[in-house]
Amino acid sequence: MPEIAARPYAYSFEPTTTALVVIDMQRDFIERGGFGEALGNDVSRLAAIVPTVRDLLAWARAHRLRVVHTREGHRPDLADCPPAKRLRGRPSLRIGDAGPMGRVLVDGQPGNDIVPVLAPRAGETVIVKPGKGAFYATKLDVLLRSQRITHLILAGVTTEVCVQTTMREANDRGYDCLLVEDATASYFPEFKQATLAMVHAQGGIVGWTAPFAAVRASLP
Ligand code: TIU
Repeated sequence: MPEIAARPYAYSFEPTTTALVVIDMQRDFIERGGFGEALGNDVSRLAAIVPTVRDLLAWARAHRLRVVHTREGHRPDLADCPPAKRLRGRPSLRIGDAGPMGRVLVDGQPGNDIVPVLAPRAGETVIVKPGKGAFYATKLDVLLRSQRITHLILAGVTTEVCVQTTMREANDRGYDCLLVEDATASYFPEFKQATLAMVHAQGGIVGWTAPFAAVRASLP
């Protein structure tokens, strides 16, 4: 079985039962004028991982891993957006407001698109999710179980919000999860480092982490 040199110890996986899950690499978070910037963040830190996520996607496709992309997006009528989420934080643009990339965090709007270089390909799964975790109020679990997926390799943004929430949800559902260290980013570098540490602490209480080079080396 292939092994990734990971923390806290080697991560074994079978490509046929492993999915790459790329979380929320959408314009809303990565480009200026979206939800991320409306919350007061410097979005440039997130754009920096796009080339690594692109290479990770190419690796997964070459080795025929299943690929899942997620987007954080709400229905146009916002019926799936709790008022608590819409009102939180006094952003300059709220979810559903018209911004430079269309309505903020709404499915189907230009800002909700995954950045072009990471665009999903035919046959890949796209999950549109109303929450931070990709399992909440989506079909992700049933889709993965139907495909006999037991292992998840995770990437995307932001590390301590949607990525960590999804990884914890997956861990509780019995998936063995590995987070790719240089294919995830946060607006707060210290939060990214803390998240990586808390994932692999205590013998891998939430899962494993490894740099992309180690992932790539596991299946040359
Ligand atoms: N604000 C922030 O860091 N993240 C989010 O709102 N969503 C995701 O992480 N995708």
